Amino acid sequence: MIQPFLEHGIIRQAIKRNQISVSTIDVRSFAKGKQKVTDDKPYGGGSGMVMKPEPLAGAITSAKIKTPESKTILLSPQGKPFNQKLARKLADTGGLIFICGRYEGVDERISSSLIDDEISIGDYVMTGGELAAMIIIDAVTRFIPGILGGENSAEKDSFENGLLEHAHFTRPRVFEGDEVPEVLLSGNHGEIENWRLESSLMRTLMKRPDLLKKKPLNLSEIEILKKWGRNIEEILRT
Ligand code: 4GX
Repeated sequence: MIQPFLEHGIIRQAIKRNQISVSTIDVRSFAKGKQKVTDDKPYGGGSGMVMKPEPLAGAITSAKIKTPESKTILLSPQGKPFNQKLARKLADTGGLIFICGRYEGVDERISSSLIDDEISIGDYVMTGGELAAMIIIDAVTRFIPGILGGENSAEKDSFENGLLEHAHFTRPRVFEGDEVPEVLLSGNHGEIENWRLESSLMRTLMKRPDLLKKKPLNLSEIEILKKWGRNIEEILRT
């Protein structure tokens, strides 16, 4: 599952330039016996299987020996919610070891002894932790210095200022009768910045009002919102 993810786009480039490195460990190679069994029935009964502790402990210990500075993260729906802030924090560690469980989960004694942190990418249940690990690798890589160009830096993204990104346009100037906003062609950088802030605020208000409620607003943001308020009142009066 992981290999194809490493062969495209910015992740591939980052690996080629030795800015990140990713390797995988097959837990089955740490399982004993001819069958290489990694799961077993849950104590106490019930449906589903649990990942046995010994092969996982072997795999995690071997990963920790290879990258002693790493933090070990268990992917699970019970983990702390992953977001942009956590991505930035994880980019500033000495490496990450992701435990990708299958079945109903891993033996509790693994979580309590060998795991530094438990992370969830969202409130839904997947068939394994691999996709979650890839999502985290992807978002964290964008914060590694030198990965994104200065203009495109992760600091300029959505969420960095608590707002969604402004609308974007490229050529042609007219597409199916729909024109690019005049101000973006004006070359007036002050006005373009104002328009972008207004676009960001509008999109956040319409699509993610929860973000706007959390955000401390500065003076120009408050001015824009007041202007909309006045416009709406005028429309309602007339
Ligand atoms: N965000 N899954 C893990 C097995 C499991 C269950 C409990 C440890 C404890 C998920 C998520 C996720 C499915 C990965 C269950 N392992 N991972 N797996 N949501 O749904 O990260």
